[in-house]
Amino acid sequence: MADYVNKQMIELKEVNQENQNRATRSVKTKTHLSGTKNYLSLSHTHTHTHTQRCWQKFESSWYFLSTVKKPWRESRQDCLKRGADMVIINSDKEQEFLFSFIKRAWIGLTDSVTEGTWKWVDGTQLTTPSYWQSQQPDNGGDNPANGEEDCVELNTETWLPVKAWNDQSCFNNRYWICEKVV
Ligand SMILES: [Ca+2]
Ligand SMILES: [Ca+2]
Ligand SMILES: [Ca+2]
Repeated sequence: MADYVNKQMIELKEVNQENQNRATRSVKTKTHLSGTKNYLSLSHTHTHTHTQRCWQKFESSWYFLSTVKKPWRESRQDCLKRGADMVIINSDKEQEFLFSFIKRAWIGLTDSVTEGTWKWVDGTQLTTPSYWQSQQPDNGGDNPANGEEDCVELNTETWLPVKAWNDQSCFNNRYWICEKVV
């Protein structure tokens, strides 16, 4: 009888141990799952933010197109705050890609230091290639209402993607494009 009771006790202990193990496993699984969930929600936030901010990759750069319009100087400040700078256009391909946004937007070109000397935001002078609209730059032409025109917009209301730059008053509001070179 005593043996039988002992055997029962041992079996009961074993069952308890097994249940305890199961409980531990269950807690571990739960922790693991919640860890995965955190990771998933983090990466979801990341993707969401990325999409929201409109960064697009093309060739070896990332591009940001603004959703609001601002004067040139403020637009550039925004690019700098994003760890980028205003776009510098180096090739026909890049020009055509930016034109495909179909938004009249500022680019990183200005002659605000010396009239008629066009410089990119990195300080380099504009040589070829350049993509001026016909009869541009005109610094506002003869119309004093235009004021000085020292900043360059991509005028997507023209026909040819490679003839789309227009000098504009820097105080006008335009969309803008930032570039981050990879
Ligand atoms: Ca570029
Ligand atoms: Ca000018
Ligand atoms: Ca002009």
